[in-house]
Amino acid sequence: MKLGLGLYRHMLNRENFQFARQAGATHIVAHLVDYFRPMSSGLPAVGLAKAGAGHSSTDDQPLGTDWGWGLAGDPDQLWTLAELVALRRDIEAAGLKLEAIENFDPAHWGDILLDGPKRALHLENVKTILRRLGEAGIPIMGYNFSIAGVAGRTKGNYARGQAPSVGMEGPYDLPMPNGLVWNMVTDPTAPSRATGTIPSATQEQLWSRLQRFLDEVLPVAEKSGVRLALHPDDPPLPTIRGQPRLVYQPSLYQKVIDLNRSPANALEFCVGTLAEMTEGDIYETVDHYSRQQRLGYVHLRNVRGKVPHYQETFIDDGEVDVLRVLAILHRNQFEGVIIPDHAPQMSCAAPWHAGMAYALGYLKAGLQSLRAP
Ligand SMILES: [Mn+2]
Repeated sequence: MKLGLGLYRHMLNRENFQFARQAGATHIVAHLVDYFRPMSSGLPAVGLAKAGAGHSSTDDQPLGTDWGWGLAGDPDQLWTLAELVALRRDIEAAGLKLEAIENFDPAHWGDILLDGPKRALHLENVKTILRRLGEAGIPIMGYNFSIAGVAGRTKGNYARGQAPSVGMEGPYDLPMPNGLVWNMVTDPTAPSRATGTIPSATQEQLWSRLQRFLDEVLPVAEKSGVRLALHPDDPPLPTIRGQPRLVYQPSLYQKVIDLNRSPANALEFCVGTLAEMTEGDIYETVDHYSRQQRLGYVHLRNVRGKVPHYQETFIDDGEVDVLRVLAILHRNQFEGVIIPDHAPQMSCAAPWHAGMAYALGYLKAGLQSLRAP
């Protein structure tokens, strides 16, 4: 098992690579989608997604408003091979390896999720991205097959010592406006118009969209030497914004694996999200999926409560015994990368970095104790 750190797009620089190395990480998971891109002016007034403050730090995980996190990327500009190779080289120059890219840009693949008019084009986009990852020597593409995306979470002083962290204070089923996909705005003119809302899909439609997607892209992934790794739905409720969710109970991950038995069909295994689910035992879940050798990489964070009322905690402080999770992964010979996922912000000049350094140190000690005689 190897220790990694996830970095948002604006944090992909030498200083943060060195920070990761200093904190004991050997691998990086990179986000290329910019979740923090502001929308242009002329927006209607919107409320925050739920009660709570906005970003206390520009490095913190995004929360957004009813109009999502912000503006999606350029639909006509896919990540180039040159930029993927440059990123891998920059990371390697700092003594680290680039293990995965996390998340497609909704501007590039949103109509696969919506089954919209540009679906065929968006399918070609995904295939192109997978081929480029393979050429650039990046082994995993993490993704989240979700119409509404990561939405409806709140921020509060939920963690130990009143540290700011993320949670949920009830369901969030406000309908999605047209122009919003995966909690980002793909049509920048939509917010200034009265646009109407996106009709709810059914669970069956959503699973059928995933089936078609996997059947069409997994052969390309396999040929490119890239594994696609699916994150469960965060937060894991049966619906968010009136749209169905795919993996909102632990057993639904098995359905994803059974849809297509390609070795490139893998999981971005988020222990925190799995622990927020109302069914299942987290240790049995970790054992069940790691035993099948289906984990691409692992998100490790801790949590208190279950949807729709839960709070993210420090890694040693929630309801999950993270050291026990590590022991199960080790016993099942998981050789991939674990990253801290989110961490509460700590009171100091560098709230995000301190929170991550704390989580990395805890995980590093956990890994070392597994190797002790
Ligand atoms: Mn996660």
